[in-house]
Amino acid sequence: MVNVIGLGYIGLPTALMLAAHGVEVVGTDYNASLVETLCAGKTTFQEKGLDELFAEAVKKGVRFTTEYQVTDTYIISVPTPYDKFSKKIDAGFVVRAAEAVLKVCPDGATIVVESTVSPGTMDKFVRPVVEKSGKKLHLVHAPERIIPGNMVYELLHNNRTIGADDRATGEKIQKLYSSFCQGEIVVTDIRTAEMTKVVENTFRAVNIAFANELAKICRHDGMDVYEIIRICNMHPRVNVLQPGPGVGGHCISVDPWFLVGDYPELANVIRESMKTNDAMPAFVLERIDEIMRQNGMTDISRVGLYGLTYKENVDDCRESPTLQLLECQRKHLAQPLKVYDPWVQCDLVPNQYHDLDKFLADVDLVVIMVGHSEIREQMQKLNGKIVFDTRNVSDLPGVYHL
Ligand code: SAJ
Repeated sequence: MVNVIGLGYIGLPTALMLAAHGVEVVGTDYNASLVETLCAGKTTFQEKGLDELFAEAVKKGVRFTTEYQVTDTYIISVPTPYDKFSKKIDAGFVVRAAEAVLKVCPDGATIVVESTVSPGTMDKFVRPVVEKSGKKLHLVHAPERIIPGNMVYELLHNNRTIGADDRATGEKIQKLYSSFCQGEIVVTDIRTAEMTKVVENTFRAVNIAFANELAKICRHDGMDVYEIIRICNMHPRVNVLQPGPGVGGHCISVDPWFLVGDYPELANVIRESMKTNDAMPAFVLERIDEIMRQNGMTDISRVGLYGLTYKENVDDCRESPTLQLLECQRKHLAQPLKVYDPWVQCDLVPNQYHDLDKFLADVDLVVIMVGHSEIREQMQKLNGKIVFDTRNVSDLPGVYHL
């Protein structure tokens, strides 16, 4: 039996996928209300294909509890934030999950950590806890790689990395994941697995920062950044990503800081890239100001932000560019802008709307912060509005860009 610890964005789909493929699974989370929701047959976030996967896993007997199980295999999937000052990883959640497992697990069990960790974290924070317990256990790092918005497909098809101390343990866990994973599963050592995951997300962060910097350069001299990137990407060895209003989510906006925190003298390109991405919400605010002036607008209460989530067609708002922008406004004691997002049902910020038409009726300038399918499919509703499209999703004439 596999005990999956942490039933959030990664742990839940992983537990369900294993169970749907015939593995006996118990999911454990210390959040009792989350467990209650799952036990009542409901998923806890929206994700393409998740409800169907949930139904299949329940049929196969997956269980959810707040109790840690006595078994031979544990998968830990808990958050790894970074300390805002030192920029170093905060391994507290992983360590506490490991300590909880250690209280119940038998000798010889394997603890797999899926949470993204900076190179050396397993040795520095997790191994000492295991050694202190006196139990003989196997440690594995098997970083998740699935992208929110396409998690179920990617769980099935992505290649994976397993980092283990010895080949036999690596192959045992490789076999477990191959119960559902159709991609290649590479077995390597723990530190290599730790580093590859952080490098993958850092690569993306640096590439997005490059696109964001290009957007600013092009804005400065009236060039069309999207057309320039489109043409550049026709080169066989060039693949520039897209500029945007900032970088959010719990991965790309977090993980690269681990390298800056651990290697402050060496991680220069990475640090500057993160700063570039973090400066985008303020740049969007400057553009809003500029566009208002160009249109003779003076009333900030007639400006609305479309989108609160960190990217399109997900309900996750963690570190979202819109939240970053509102925070930036708050620091300047400005009146918070109106906001609407079809994916966010709860009231998260002031001046939040839950109805697109009501939102549009109350604003003259619409800033597209997220390119949800909803707005792509109803772009004509923005006819007659001043539109500032930070995601390049609108085909309306006269739209403003970054
Ligand atoms: N973004 C841009 N321009 C782009 C692409 C993305 O501005 O061209 C923005 C998005 O709008 C969003 C942020 O970047 O705010 C991050 O979104 P994302 O889609 O790039 O990535 P995540 O954070 O949803 O998922 C990433 C993925 N990593 C890589 O693609 C290397 C995923 O595979 C990882 O599993 C995930 O991080 C994770 O959990 O680490």
